[in-house]
Amino acid sequence: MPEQRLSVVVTRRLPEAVETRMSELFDVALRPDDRPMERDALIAAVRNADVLVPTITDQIDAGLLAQAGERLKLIANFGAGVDNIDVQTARQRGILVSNTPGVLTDDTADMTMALILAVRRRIPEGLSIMQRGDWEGWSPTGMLGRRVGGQRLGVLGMGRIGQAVARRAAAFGMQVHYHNRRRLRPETEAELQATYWESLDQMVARVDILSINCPHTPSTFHLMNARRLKLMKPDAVIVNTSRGEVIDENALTRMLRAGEIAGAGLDVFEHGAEANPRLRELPNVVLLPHMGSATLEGRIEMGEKVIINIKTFDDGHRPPDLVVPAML
Ligand code: 8YV
Repeated sequence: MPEQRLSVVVTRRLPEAVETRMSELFDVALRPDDRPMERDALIAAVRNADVLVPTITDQIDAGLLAQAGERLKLIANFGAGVDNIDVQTARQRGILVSNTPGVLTDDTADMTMALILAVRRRIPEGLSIMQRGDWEGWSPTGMLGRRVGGQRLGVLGMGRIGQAVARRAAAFGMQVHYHNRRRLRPETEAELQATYWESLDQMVARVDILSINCPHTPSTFHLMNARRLKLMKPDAVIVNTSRGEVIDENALTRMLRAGEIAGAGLDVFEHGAEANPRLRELPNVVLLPHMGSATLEGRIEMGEKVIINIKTFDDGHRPPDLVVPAML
């Protein structure tokens, strides 16, 4: 008799290769279209499935988890950040949570550098002039940006992605500074040539570019609040490829409009897809639709991680990328 296969519900379309492999291994319910799952469908999924594969567009909160059936044993998040999941409540209900760390580090760090360059060198402004057909020819003082080499970069959150940003920034000749819950080991600090600031306030006041690379947790929510944003130098810029909730977006918008911060590169927003519309009006602000980790290679590797986590669990072992509340 064939063995009972795990029933797995995937909430969004995943790359074809990932969906094919999942279908070979599990009794998987794939999405016919790529719209975020409605709450009712999510409830049905947690009631009936053994494993749920959500993404950042699904809120797996205590209310939803309260509806989970006896069978639900694993939430294998397609994503590194798990702020869409109430990990604590899941744990209390005996449901494991896994994520996909590591495979989106380089892509996200690349996008951070792209945003730094885009803002400091005014790339979207130049593109817009060309697209409008408004270029009147070269001029010695035309489209002057700021040189990134020699600038002080402050990395807020020196985990995998923060460190990958630091390596890239050093190659561009930037001076790397960082703030993190824990100081790095001396050999890592030396390798990254990074200067540690125990006080975030002090670091923020001294850098030319601030890059947000920490996860969104209760203790990082609005870490860059109005008071801290005001500490930044008026000619400094901020880039965020992490989570919008780390910055008070309304305060940032006000300060950008008032010229109290020189620019911003934002890939993520406090209210998901609802970026403050005033940000769109500002020439010194580069907005992207959360595409920091959006490479085909990255998405396939994320899918492979999800599969490994489910398969390992199915084989009776601890999923390699288990998220435990103490990590958050
Ligand atoms: C992913 C991300 O695209 O993995 C993360 O934490 O922020 C993104 O880069 C998204 O979360 C996929 O669910």
